[in-house]
Amino acid sequence: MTTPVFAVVGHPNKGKSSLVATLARDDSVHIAPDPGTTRRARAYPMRVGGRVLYTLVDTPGFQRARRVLAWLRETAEREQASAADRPELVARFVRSPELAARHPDEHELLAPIVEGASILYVVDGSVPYGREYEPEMEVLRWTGQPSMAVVNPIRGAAHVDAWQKALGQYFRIVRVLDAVRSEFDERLDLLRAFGELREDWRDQLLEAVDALGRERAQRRTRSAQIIASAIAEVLAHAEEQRLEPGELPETHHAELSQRYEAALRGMERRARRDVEAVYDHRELIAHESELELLEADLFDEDSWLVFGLRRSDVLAAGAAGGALGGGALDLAVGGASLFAGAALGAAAGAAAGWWSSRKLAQLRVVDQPLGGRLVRCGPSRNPNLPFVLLGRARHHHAVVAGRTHAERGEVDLEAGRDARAPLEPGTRTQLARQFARLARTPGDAGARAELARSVESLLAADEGRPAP
Ligand SMILES: Nc1nc2c(ncn2[C@@H]2O[C@H](COP(=O)(O)OP(=O)(O)OP(=O)(O)O)[C@@H](O)[C@H]2O)c(=O)[nH]1
Ligand SMILES: [Mg+2]
Repeated sequence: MTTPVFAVVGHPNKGKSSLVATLARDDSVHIAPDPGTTRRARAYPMRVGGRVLYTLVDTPGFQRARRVLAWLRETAEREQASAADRPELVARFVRSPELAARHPDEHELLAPIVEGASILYVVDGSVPYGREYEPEMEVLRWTGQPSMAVVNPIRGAAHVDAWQKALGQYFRIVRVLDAVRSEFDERLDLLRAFGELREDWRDQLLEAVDALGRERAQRRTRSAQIIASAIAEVLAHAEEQRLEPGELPETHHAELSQRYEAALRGMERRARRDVEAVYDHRELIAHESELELLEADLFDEDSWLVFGLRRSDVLAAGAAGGALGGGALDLAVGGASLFAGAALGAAAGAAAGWWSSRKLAQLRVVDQPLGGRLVRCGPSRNPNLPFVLLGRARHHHAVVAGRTHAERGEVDLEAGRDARAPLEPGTRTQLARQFARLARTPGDAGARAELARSVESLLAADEGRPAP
């Protein structure tokens, strides 16, 4: 049984490589703004769980379709060939070294089709249809291979209707799909349409649709576990410093709080990279003002709104999560906020007064059983910290899970970051309880698993899926 192979062909610069990158989920496909980027045909197998579900072949754009068509027509005329002989004439074109040298691009793009690939013809729905596309479509028709057209609205859908009318005369199936910004479900629909092209590939493509759906759910589960573990890790974290005899704890304020901030930033960053790897986005560079979690964001009232909290939510979380604040502080060193200064002064504005009584983490002096004393920063008892972490993680997950492999460059986490629905009161209470349990018993695998299940439901809701 052969696996389905599709050659992605068309005019130069119409998003062929972008479609290949998206459908093969491969961010190594070369994509660029200038025409003529792809010079050689290259196959990209799409694997799930080590199995190839289908293969996409990226190809250069047509350069001289009119001349190639003229050669085909003249040869057919001379040899009195019928329509049934046309695929063999195209094969002869591909086999001829002399014609290949004269028409390298057409040679490259027709070769995989002659070898048995079905055709995906890509056009740009944001520019008008024109007759110059007709020789290309005619040459493709001569190959005799099953074919469909994909209208890619690169800069809007202004001419999609006209394209559909014209393409409908050459292709049995015509679909519209944004190669760069399509949604997961739209891509699955396109795969189902692929299945209509060839009877003997249909079952495999429907299986591919199922496999992708299952894999998607597994990725969400895995991401939720990563996020829950990161929250647990943050809630448990403390930085310590041994106090020399007679040394004042205050001398360690600055250094310890800096270390504490850096550690929390690192934990969030690692969890993000892990989630990105789950979605095969290995080259992704998150464009984020390096985690302002401990500065403006956490203290900025806007950030509560952004990450799914309202002022009342924060207060409610504080009440419900009272246990998080349990366990008396041995000795708060100094009364002032550890993180006073720029963050509280500039960004927090009116919220500052409210926040300053709930510092992120306090310094404590701890007597050691074998003598000596430690000064310790953390773990945080701030009930809002896990909510803000969770909100940020949900947002990051939605951006990463929704990103196609044709999108290049940085991820802008600012974009649409208040798109997440606020937490329902019931969910919030439940989460507060789970956070409190984790804070009490950070190593408890059951507590982590429980939180991971709640996170998974939220991630599913963010993608418009029912809770698992
Ligand atoms: N916004 C947007 N840009 C797109 C889309 N498809 C392609 N582009 C952009 O258009 C340019 C060309 O895309 P490619 O995928 O390299 O096009 P191609 O057809 O493979 O081009 P050649 O290999 O040169 O023939 C790139 O800058 C893409 O980022 C799309 O659906 N939306
Ligand atoms: Mg290309």
